[in-house]
Amino acid sequence: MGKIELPTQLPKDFFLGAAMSGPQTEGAWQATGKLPNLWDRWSNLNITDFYNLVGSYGGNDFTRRRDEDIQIFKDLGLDSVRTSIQWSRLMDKDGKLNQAGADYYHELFAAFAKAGIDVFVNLYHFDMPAYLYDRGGWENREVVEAYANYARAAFDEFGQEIKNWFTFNEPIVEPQQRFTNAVWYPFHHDFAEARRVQYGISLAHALATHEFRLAQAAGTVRADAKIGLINCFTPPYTKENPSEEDLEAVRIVDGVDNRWWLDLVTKGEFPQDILDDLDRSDIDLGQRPGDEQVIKQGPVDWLGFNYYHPARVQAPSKKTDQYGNPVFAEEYVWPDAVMNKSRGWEIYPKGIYDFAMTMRDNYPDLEWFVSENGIGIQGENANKDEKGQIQDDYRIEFVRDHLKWVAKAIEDGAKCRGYHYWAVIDNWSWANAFKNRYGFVEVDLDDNYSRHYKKSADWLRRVATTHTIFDA
Ligand code: BGP
Repeated sequence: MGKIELPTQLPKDFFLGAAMSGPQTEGAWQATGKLPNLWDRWSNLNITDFYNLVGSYGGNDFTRRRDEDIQIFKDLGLDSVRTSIQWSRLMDKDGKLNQAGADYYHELFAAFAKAGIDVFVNLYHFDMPAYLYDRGGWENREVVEAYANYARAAFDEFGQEIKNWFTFNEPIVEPQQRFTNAVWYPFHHDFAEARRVQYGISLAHALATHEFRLAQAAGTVRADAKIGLINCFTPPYTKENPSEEDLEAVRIVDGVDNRWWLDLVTKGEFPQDILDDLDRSDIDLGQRPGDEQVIKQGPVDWLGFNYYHPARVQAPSKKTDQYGNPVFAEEYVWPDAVMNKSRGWEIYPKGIYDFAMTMRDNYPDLEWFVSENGIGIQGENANKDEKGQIQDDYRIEFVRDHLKWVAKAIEDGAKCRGYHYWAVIDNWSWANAFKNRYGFVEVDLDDNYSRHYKKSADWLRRVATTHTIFDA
């Protein structure tokens, strides 16, 4: 393919900001009455599972450095930041508001507001409170109800402060990481359980969206507020000359990972072909009479799209795995793939455009934004110059190329309204802890989490303040 000339200008009203999450930044894991979530539990159970033995406890020290970090966002010209409320901080075990937790977030939102930065609030970022997992987690309707109750409490408490709300970040990831691939606590290899969790999360999303609508009608939530869902809508690709079976693998992966959520948030239903596939594989989602009415409450006002890498799949070589789970697809290793070796993820900027075109063609009314995109690199200290500044030209290149495809998508009619980079300041990456660094701003763990601009920070400031995508 010849090289396409991509645009270098983003619209004036396009927003540019940062994405982060409560569990990866806040730390203060026992302050303000916060209860343990599954990350705290896993850290307590087996700290050796975490890179360099760094568990969930400290985040990236954001709680202590809140004002300094907000100044950094401001200095870099960012207009908005998405973070999450931790369920385990806002609510107590009986489902009542924890006032000290509520005050924590009131102060946080006020500090952002004072700096003129719009805060987007997500309600769940893989951080199930441990006591609720013990009650059955997402497979238990009581926990689904508890989430709706938590969402209502958040809308009541912060409804006048926050304009942009999201029910979940990447709801497909817990089913995958915790219950299929067994890489996160509680390490299950159970495809059917993963689908029940997916179903439970979907119900929780729909109930919370309903609560939002009620709160807005009652005036508790601002009239100009919006509710959305954020997912990593990984566009699936296959071989150049695919067989029918390869295309079938694409259909199913796309169906479970992407269309499931897209249909939920646009039509209030699930893709029938996937429900049929699951039925044929004897997977019981635990559906109950009346659920359809709940799911109908799923449609949102807009969507967040997290994009790191594409999915490449092909027909599976076997029908079941060693645990007896059905296998619908296998990974396809594209020989031309450019890899981020630190993370093992393919770098494919055009994927952002392809997703944008799918949205334009199949869900033309829905507005969306790039809610996460970024590159995590191991061993960045090796790239320090004589003054000690990390020279991360690869980060500039990565973001530049993705932004240009975003600009092209907008030119071609995509309703993409903004871009949030993950993570402007290095933060804690789950079991990888601080192994791969995403930031434009370094967090120095050997110097009490102090913050230092990397080379790319200056580039980001120029882009954020001019909306021009500079080459370097
Ligand atoms: C997304 C998550 C983030 C973040 C990011 C980078 O899936 O929403 O929480 O962590 O991926 O991935 P990782 O931290 O695993 O390198």
